Amino acid sequence: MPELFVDAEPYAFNFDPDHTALLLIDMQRDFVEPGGFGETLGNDVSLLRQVIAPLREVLTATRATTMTVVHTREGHLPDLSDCPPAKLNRGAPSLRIGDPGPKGRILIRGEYGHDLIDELSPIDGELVLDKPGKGAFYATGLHETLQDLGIRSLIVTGVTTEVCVHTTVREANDRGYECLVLSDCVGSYFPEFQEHGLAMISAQGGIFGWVAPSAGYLKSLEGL
Ligand code: TIU
Repeated sequence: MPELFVDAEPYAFNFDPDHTALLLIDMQRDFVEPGGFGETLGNDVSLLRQVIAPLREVLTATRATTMTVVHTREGHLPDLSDCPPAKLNRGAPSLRIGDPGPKGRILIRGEYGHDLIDELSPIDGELVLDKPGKGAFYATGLHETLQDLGIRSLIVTGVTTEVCVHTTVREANDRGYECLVLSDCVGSYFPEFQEHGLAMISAQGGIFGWVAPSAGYLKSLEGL
């Protein structure tokens, strides 16, 4: 497989598609639709919806390659046994994790609101990992799965930029993965966090990884 290059910050990102996974983090109704976890925390979910169209293009183009695709979902068991009280009791949300909401119990596995949005539904052969924390590597077996598949690089997308995306990129970086974050395919409820969250990844010579718009990634796939 040829080595592909993406024009990125702080310098070109190169990857071998056979050793790269596309990661879609928490593109769940609970974060991007009204009546879910994100809204109960006081957020305007409409900002996150800007991610859906470019991410659909990225997903479609990636499905035409041999690359691995991994979707994650943040959420908890119905009995909340995997939800630490520190997470359950944090802040003053309008509804807490596990409370009944308009799309089912908030952030609970198996509920409609917890599931991935229709626009980005997984297809056969794609991995769907449930995660109880913000990072995709915590208590999911993701590292072992990626190692088994020979994955060395991650194309990172999803929500939210400064929370689950950042936590995951930091976890991945410490485990030896090269991460390219697609700037228009990650979203935040806070425009300033989006801007600074992305800058923090590529600063200092790429302290956590690389950042590029999806157009650069899509162009690189034309080399296949
Ligand atoms: N609240 C917020 O910005 N994010 C989360 O709680 N989880 C994820 O980022 N997925």
